[in-house]
Amino acid sequence: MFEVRRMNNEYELCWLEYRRLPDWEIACHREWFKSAVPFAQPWEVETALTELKTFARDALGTKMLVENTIQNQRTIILGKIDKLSELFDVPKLEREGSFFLAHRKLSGKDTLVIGAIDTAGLVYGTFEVIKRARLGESFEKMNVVQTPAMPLRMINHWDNLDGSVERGYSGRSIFFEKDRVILNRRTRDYARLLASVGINGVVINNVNVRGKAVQLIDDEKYLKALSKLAEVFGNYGIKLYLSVNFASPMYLGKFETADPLDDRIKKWWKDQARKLYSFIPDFGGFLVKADSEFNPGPHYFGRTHADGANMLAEALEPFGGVVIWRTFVYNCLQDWRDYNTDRAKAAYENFKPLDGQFRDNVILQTKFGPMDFQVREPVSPLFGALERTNQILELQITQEYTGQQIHLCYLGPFWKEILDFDTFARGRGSFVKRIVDGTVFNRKYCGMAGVSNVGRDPNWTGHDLAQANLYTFARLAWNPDELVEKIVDDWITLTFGKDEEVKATIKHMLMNSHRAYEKYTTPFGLGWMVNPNHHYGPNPEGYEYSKWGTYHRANHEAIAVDRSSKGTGFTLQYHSPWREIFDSIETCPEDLLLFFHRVRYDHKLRSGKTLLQSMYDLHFEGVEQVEEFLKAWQRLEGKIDPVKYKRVLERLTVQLEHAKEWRDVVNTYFYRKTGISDERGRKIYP
Ligand code: GCV
Repeated sequence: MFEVRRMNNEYELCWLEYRRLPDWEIACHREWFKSAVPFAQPWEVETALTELKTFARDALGTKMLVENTIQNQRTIILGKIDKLSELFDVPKLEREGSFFLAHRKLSGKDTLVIGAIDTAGLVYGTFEVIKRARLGESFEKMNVVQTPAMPLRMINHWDNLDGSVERGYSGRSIFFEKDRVILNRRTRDYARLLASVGINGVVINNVNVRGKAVQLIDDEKYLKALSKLAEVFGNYGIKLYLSVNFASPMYLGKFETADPLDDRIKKWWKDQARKLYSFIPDFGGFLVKADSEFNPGPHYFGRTHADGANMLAEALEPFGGVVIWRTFVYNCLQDWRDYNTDRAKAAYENFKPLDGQFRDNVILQTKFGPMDFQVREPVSPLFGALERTNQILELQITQEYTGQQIHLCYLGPFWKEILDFDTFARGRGSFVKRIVDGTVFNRKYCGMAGVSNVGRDPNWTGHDLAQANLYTFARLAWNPDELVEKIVDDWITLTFGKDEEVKATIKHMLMNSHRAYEKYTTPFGLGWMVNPNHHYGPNPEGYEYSKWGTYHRANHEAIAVDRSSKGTGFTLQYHSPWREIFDSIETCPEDLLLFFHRVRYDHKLRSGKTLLQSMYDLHFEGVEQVEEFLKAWQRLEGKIDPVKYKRVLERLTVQLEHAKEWRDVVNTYFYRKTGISDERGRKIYP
């Protein structure tokens, strides 16, 4: 039976839960963790040493001593490379957070060296050592150099000050409750979790900045609390950022305008920035949702997004802060009878003309797809369109449209496809990952932002297996070239241990879950058949006659919007060859067919089946996969922590019920539109 040793009663520690290692592994590692010798100022190694000691205590049952000289036969050395270079050759490290791990013989003793240029690198290097020890790697031949691919590796929280979380499915906010900032042991553990996978920025409040949240940048009570929070995160190399309301000068400064070209408004933001930095010296900057879904922005004052972003950037620039400006801008008051406006085109239309007009410390943050985090969308054509602008890729870790952490939907493989998408902006090889790591257009600030799936639930993410999404997001931001399979292997071992059957089963479930979810919900890039507002569960016409611009316009013959050059012209926003590939119904990738084309139900797919029959088949297949996941999970009973086992079992059981609901509602919808039966005579409701 699986032995459970819980760290505390309140919450678990996801992939950082250090269970006691088996004896033979303890024998391999214990000697290493008996002593550490720092080659840096005490405050530079404090966090790293604390982490090493925690691991030594919890996993190896040993007390690690910090010493001035190397005495033991095996020792861990931590140091800044300038100091270490006095002892031996060190690799060249440049970017923030880089580190190396190396086995070196010093005065006849074995040492494992963790070297970095900054404190963050020492923390990352330390977590890497701990991870490798837990995965069973030997230190004898250790020779690792790691540099984060992306300078900004951010988590965005959509947490409100009252403690609720917009699109949160894991309990209440870990940062706020009743208009107060929370600072407790969990705050530090969250910083540890994020730092262990290389995250270096966290935006703690919702981009929809309403009510009391407007005061976060001004009220001293908040600023004091935030400065403490920033310190806790700062110890782990993570900067604090805040979402701000563009009309703050009107709310807080009592101005009648927030016009970014008005000198009084510029001065107000500059004063505000000075005040903020006096409390939080290493404050990261602002995240702004402007002119979007009823949030104020520069358009309201007859100015451009560049005017707005630049004004804020000028205020933050003297302190080294950045402005992250979202490109999620579209008309959310559309008329469903209007066939000319295409929401998919909006971000490009709004921001492409402004390319080159933003200050150096402005970064545009773009959702991966042109609509809104559907289970499948093409990559936004804005990637590859901004040659003279910093850009961040925004992904949604929280599962708003992908099953809300009730359904298992592991997003790693899909995110990898997005990162690997070749935009052809500068010819072949202009991958999204190379745009957001800054190499294609030689940009300084860029990276990835993930909308958090974390809340106050004991397991942080509601569904235990949804932790894998948080973990994977961060690992891909650190290294988008890493194989998802490897990331998954690591996560499973760190979270569930080394039993081969457990590992294989969970891996199979994770790796196939996004595709399964897609099959029983809205395949072919269709999207949006969800219940309005909360976005859970099927509703084929839920958004059909609404103002949100997300229509499929199904009739008895065909479904979906023609976004080709003969339709809305969305395909023209892509570089060749995608523009041509997406434009033709013959060459368009079939999993995106209904994103780009209006297609007849009797259209023959490459398989020879009609669109309609494929739609039926996929819905039945998706549910069968969930049935299989459930059975596979049940075989793990007794092999994993029973608490986790039961929690996941409950979610899978509900998922199966809801997957059937999706299947039956969507299949019935298509049957009723067409009057054409399933060729295989399976149950559809007439
Ligand atoms: C934070 C979608 C979500 C909103 C979210 C918005 C955004 O529309 O449904 O809850 O608001 O995206 O990304 O700003």
